[in-house]
Amino acid sequence: MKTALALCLACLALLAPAKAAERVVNVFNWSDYIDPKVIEDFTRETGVKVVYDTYDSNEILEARLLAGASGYDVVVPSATFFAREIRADALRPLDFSKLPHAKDLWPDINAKLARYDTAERHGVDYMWYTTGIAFNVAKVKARLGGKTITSWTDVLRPESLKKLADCGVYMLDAPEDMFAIAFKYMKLDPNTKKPEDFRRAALLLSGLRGYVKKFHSSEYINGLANGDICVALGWSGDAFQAKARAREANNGVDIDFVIPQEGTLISMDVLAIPADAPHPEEAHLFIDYMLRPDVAAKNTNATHFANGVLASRPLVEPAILNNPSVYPNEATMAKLFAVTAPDIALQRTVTREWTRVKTGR
Ligand code: N2P
Repeated sequence: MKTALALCLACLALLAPAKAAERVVNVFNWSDYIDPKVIEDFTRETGVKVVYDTYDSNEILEARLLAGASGYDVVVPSATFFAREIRADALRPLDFSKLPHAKDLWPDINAKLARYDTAERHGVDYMWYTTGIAFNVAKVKARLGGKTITSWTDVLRPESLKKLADCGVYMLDAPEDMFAIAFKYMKLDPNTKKPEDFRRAALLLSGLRGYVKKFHSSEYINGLANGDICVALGWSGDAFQAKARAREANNGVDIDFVIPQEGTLISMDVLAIPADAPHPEEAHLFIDYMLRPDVAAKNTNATHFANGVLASRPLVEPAILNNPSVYPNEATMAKLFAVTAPDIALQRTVTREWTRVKTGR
């Protein structure tokens, strides 16, 4: 009898329908660039598990994409790198029939992104932002005779930066941003593709190295928030995350962010799918979810970065929506410039010159 029952249970197990394989999407995104609740909500609503990994440099992402078989389904390159990655066949064209929420994208931002894409579109804007100067208001005022930072001169002229060095200065480990800013300060074309311009800018930036605590593209958020550093050349949303973290900690630290009067770089980060993504179906599902206006607004409210979904604006916190450093008004917009991607040959010069800036060799 016992044996018969055991046998019977075994038969039942065999007869039961095979459990559907778990659906997964592997996402590789910038650090501090999503509301963590959005990831949970996506899984709850779709049943698709998210394996989420982060980076803080386009170069890291690009190296993995170009090596092939990265295993990622969704990646978020900046527009310039995106353009080069399309040319290298590292990204797959999107299937817009699977992206119904693409209708809510911002036409102006779409048009800006189109310059980096082909007719067969490979990406949609996730966030867009500027590179500027985040700083600790009290510490900077104490060192600049009651003034704050307003110009690139305050951080790119050695005698000026020297005054701020003792309270901790960070600069992005992002050659694209740092060279574009140096070109602007040097009154060169910020989009120059001349190798000699990169060498000149590298000389300028190398001359500042002694006053820079670290070249790093994510540590500055907490560094500013807890008062360990006082200045960071960084990205708009990250600066306001630092401000919000300090406020939450109620530690007396006040952070501000300025788009210097000379103007600065505007950039976009793009949701895209690697050519060899193992789960393209789930990747489309995830991208479409990120384009849902309420989800895009949640991500903006958590990260302080402006998103690419026009229909999300009514759901964005007014303090963020009305902050011209996050959603620039027309006057600020007029001072912003974008750059295009260097070709492979120039990229080698950029990488070499940037290593020289950081290490002196
Ligand atoms: C997120 C930084 C995203 C802007 N911390 C740079 N791509």
